[in-house]
Amino acid sequence: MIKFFGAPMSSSGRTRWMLEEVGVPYEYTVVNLHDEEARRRYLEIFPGGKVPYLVDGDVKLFESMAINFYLAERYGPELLPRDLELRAQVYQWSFWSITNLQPEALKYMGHGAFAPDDERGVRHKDEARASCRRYLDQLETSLTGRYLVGDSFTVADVNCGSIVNLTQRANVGVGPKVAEWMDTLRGRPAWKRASQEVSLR
Ligand SMILES: N[C@@H](CCC(=O)N[C@@H](CS)C(=O)NCC(=O)O)C(=O)O
Repeated sequence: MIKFFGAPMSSSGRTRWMLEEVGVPYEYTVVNLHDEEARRRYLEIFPGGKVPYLVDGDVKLFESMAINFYLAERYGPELLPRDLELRAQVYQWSFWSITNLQPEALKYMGHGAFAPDDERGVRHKDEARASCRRYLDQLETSLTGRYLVGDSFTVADVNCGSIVNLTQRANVGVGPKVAEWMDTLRGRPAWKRASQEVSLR
């Protein structure tokens, strides 16, 4: 059975969602990233020390989006279009979201929640919010249908949607098409199953 290592409120959320989408059985080990002893034990399993990490027989993978592409390819090929152009768009939106939107969303959340409310903190926060808005505006104008790429749900919806979800949690504010798209994603049974709380071990 697939072994999946993750933690609540982390990048592993998108992998858990993907595992639920493809419907393959998996054993979920929740890593307590706040506990030194748990982290030390985890380093013996995965020297990179980050979540998510996935072991599927001889296949051992880190990086949430790489794992999601693997899961789609192997267990949910309908989530990765055969058509070259559509497939390229799946990669495009996935990389776009993890290299553009996610760093700004994390910066915004970090400065909002943890930084002292001095001038520098406020400036960083405002800049990060403006960057998020710029990317979310681009997404708003690009969304033409129910899903991000083509006519059906793909791994791009998982990869990009999981990051847009971050910006919504941070109250960045999204346009109506993005909001509707996110509602569609949140309505998926796999999203709901993946959002269930798990206790730390
Ligand atoms: N780009 C990686 C990010 C992985 C990552 O940074 N995970 C964080 C949690 S969101 C982590 O495990 N942090 C623990 C650490 O840095 O030791 C991915 O998408 O999988």
